Amino acid sequence: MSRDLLNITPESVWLQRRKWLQWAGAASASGLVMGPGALAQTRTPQVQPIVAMPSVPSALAGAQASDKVTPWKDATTYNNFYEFGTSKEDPYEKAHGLITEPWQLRVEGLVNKPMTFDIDDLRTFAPIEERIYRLRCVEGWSMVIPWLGYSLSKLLAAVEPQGSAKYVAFISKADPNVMPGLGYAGLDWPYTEGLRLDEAMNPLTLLTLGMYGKTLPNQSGAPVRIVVPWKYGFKSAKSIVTIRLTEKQPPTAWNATAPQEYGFYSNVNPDVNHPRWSQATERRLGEGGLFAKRLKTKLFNGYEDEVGQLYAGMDLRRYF
Ligand SMILES: Nc1nc2c(c(=O)[nH]1)N[C@H]1C(S)=C(S)[C@@H](COP(=O)(O)O)O[C@H]1N2
Ligand SMILES: [Mo]
Repeated sequence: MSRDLLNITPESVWLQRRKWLQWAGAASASGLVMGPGALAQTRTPQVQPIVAMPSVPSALAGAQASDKVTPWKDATTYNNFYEFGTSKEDPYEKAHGLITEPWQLRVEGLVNKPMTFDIDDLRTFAPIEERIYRLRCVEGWSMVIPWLGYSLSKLLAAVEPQGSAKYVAFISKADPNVMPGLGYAGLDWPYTEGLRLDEAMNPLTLLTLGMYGKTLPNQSGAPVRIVVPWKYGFKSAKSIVTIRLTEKQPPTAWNATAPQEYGFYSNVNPDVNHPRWSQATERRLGEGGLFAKRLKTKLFNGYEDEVGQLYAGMDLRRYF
C-alpha cells in the first residue's frame, strides 16, 4: 500500500488532469474513440464515447478482490437499471440515448460549501484509482469489476459537512425522454439511495467514473455512480445528479417500495435471508452459467475487516 496516494498533492491532481486531457483530446481529434484498449461503439450516433481513463494504483490494495475479474461482456449486458426497463438486457439495449455530457453533480444539504461539479471537474478532482470490487446483487448473482474512481470521502470533505449531517442521500437522473422504464418499472422516481455519513466516509465507498480502464458505459451508470461493495447492489446508485447531506435517514427507492424486503442498511449477509429466498450462496456471472457451483456468500461481501466496526453492537437482523 502506497501511503503517499492518501495525500493528494496539487501536482498529482494537475498531472491527472493533463493526462486526462491528452486522452480526451486524442479521442476527439481523430473523430473516433481512441486510447489504449478503448472500444469503438458504433450502434447509434448518440452513443457516448467510452474513453480510456488514466489511473494510479489503489491505496486500498487490501480491499482488492482476489477473485477472477468478470468478463466485460457479462458485466455490461446483464444489468439492473430499472430506468431503462426491468429485464437484464434492457440497460444494454436501451441506455444509449442517455446524454452524459454535459453532466453536473450537485453536492448540497447540511454542508458549509455546497458545490456543483461538471463531469470534467469530477474526473480531475482527485487521482483516479482502480479498485477491483465484488458486487453482489440481492437477487443472488455477483460480479468482480475493476472500477475507476476515488473515495467519496474526498468529495465530502471538500464540501465540509456540518455537525448535524448524519446521512447522505444519492439521487439518480430521471429523464422520461430517454428512460422508458420511468413509465412502468414500479419504483418511485427519481431512484434514490442513502448511507449513514460514516458509511459514506468509509474509504471503500467509491465515487465511480469508469470501469475496465475506460469511462462508464451508459448501462453501468454513466457518467458517475456510487459503488458500495459491502452492500447489496441496489445501494450503488447509477447516473447520479445530486448528493445531499441530511439529518434524518433519507427515503430510498427499494425500501419505500417493499420495506419488509429491502432494509436501509442492506449489508450483504449470508445469515439474514430475503423473505422470499436464501442469501447463503451466489452465482458468479461469466463463470459456467446456470449449472456452475454456487459460491458461499460472505458477511459484508468479504469486506468485514474494512467495515465491520461500523456495525459494532448493532443487531444485523433488525437493521437488515
Ligand atoms: N439508478 C439506478 N441505480 C441502480 C439500479 C437502478 O435500477 N437504478 N439498480 C441497482 C441494482 S439492483 C444493482 S444489482 C446494481 C447493478 O450494477 P451493475 O449493472 O453495474 O452491475 O445497480 C444498482 N443501481
Ligand atoms: Mo440488484
